[in-house]
Amino acid sequence: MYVDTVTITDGQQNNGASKVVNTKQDFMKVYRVLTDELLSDELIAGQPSFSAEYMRKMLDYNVPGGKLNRGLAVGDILGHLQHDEVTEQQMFEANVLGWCIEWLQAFFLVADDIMDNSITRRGQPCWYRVPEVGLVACNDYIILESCIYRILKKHFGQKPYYGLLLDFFHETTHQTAHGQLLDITTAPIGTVDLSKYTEDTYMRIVTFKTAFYSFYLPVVCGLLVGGISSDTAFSTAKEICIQMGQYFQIQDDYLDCYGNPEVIGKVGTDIQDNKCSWLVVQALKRANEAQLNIIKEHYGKDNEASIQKIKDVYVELDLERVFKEYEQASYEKLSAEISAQKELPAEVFTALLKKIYKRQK
Ligand code: GPP
Ligand code: MG
Ligand code: MG
Ligand code: MG
Repeated sequence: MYVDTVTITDGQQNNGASKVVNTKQDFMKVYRVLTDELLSDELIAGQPSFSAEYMRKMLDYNVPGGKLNRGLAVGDILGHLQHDEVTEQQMFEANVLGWCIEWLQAFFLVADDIMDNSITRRGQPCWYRVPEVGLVACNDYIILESCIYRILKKHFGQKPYYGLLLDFFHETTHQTAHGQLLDITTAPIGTVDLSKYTEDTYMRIVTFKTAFYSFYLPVVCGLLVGGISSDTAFSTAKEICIQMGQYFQIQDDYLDCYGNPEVIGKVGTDIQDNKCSWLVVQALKRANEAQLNIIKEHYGKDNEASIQKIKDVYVELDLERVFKEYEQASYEKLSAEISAQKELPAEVFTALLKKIYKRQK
């Protein structure tokens, strides 16, 4: 187990492992510690104060306002790995890594909302739509990404697994960006080429753009803080996390059309964005000729009438039922695979699965 002597920033120290309950409030305290550290960076502290003020506002707007599932997962996973016997220091480290994942997510979302021409995110206007921000958001997502590496260097620079951590964050960014590239190039605005929307391409998009950073990375971070770095633990985790991430993005695609914007905090744009969404892939597999023609004519068009025509085809094909059947089958398959593996405690995965099963947001 890697336990060493980095001082806990809020002054608490407990070298003996004990039952540590990790609450959202504790997690938020770590956010404040990290933002204060980032803003007291020599370079930033030397800038005129309006620049630091902008940065604090940008961070507060984009980093902490989500469900925090990915970030909180790291501490939870550590707890499950060690049967809740965790030192305060370990939990702090898990939470710092949790925040690095939330920073990574903030970076992706600010960029994704520009690319998807989205309107709202987490119940507020997308960052690039804030009038005084606009395309400055492009510099902001670069800053968001750079924060990750400053945090990692400060808190993990002396750890034996620092190199591994850096590599995982870089590799995950590479995978996510290529998932995003496939997502974007499958959906060129103004051209509808339905032959591109295959199950195989769909699965590649969701695996790379979502599953690695949303599920595999939090588990890897939990394993590393818990002192586990065996290839077998990583490969078991990858196998299950990738499937869970695919299921999660299929839910996201379903909610884009059927979710309540008040609850999910964002307005769906997949139909007018011409996206290779799970719904259109399923529709294409089931559509008759008339329905295919409607999809060809109206998919990817940014007007209410066309969007409604696509939604009508989805209703005719009863895609809500198709999704619910998929959701159940996927849950059962994942549960069986989680119980079958003996490499890691089942709770590492069941806790993640429980949080997303039948989610409405
Ligand atoms: C989710 O796609 C995927 C991402 C947010 C990753 C973006 C990756 C980049 C490298 C920028 P989505 O567009 O369906 O998400 P949402 O529905 O939340 O907009
Ligand atoms: Mg999007
Ligand atoms: Mg997108
Ligand atoms: Mg989406």
